[in-house]
Amino acid sequence: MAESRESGVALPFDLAAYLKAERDRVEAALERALARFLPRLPGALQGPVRQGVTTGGKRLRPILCVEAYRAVLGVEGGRGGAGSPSEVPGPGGGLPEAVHDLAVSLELIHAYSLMHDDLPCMDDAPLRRGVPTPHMTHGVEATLLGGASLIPAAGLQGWEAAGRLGISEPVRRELVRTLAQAAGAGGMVGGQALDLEGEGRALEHRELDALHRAKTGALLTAALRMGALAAGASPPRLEALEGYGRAVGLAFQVADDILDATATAEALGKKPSDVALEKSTYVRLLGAEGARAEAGRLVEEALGHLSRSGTDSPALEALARYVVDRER
Ligand code: GRG
Repeated sequence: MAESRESGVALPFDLAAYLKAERDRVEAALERALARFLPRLPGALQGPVRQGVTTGGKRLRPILCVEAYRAVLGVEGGRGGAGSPSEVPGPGGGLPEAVHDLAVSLELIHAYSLMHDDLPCMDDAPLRRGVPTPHMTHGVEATLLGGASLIPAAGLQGWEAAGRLGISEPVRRELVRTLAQAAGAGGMVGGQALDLEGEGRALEHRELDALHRAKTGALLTAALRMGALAAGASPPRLEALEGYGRAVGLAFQVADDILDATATAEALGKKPSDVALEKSTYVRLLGAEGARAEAGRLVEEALGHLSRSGTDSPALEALARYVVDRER
């Protein structure tokens, strides 16, 4: 079990309290981002963007980014404030607020991807997170354009937040490059294209892994890389934390397939869709038990990378387990 340390004493890590505190910080950072960004948008696009960005969600990508930052700061010192445990109260949890501002650049990309993914021309989903999707409330055109406006907004958000953290120009560029690469053809969008291509066809394990490493895994891995880069991680530590991100990213998708096959629409906050869309899934490929075993194997792989990173992060340890134990 993950433990946190205080005065040399090991205490059990309270994941629920941690997630609540970090989600509140992420949501405050999203509000700061919207306060800067929304006034520049035409009025008709403001509604779908606000809805897409603020309507719930686990906030996993920014939380992983912040935690990678904390983990690296804890062992390497470095820029942006003293390393401190995630339990520290206050707006940044012991970190400058700009760390969360940087991290929410990932959530802006994630929000746009869900807005577009739910459109009638894609998954045609009327519900997500238990509420109507932005196009149901604000229409398809405003949601399409509002979602597209979040892509450049995310790049600017990351660039400006990294500037406020005093990060050097080469590292700032690398942060934005990491985000753009994960969101683009070699990452999320490319993975989505593979997903569409694969509908109605039984993909092999290797093809399914490649699809999800791109579609879901790339942005989750970028979260780890961005947090670690911003805190000044050494190359081996950066590489190990990215390895953690890759394993957690795939574990996340295996768990997603298990939830789609086994959870109720009420618990999921949306209609399960894999069977209707004839999607290849880990459950179809390995069976529910086989998929659970695969998720467990990937969590162990992630924990191996974490230990190799030389950081002492009860939160990253607990998050790896949470990714497969979650109920939505
Ligand atoms: C341009 C029309 C058009 C479409 C592009 C980019 C794109 C559509 C889709 C990206 C694919 C995608 C939606 C990937 C994410 C898949 C996924 C696992 C989403 C759920 O993530 P969670 O569980 O969501 O983290 P919450 O609700 O917690 O934020």
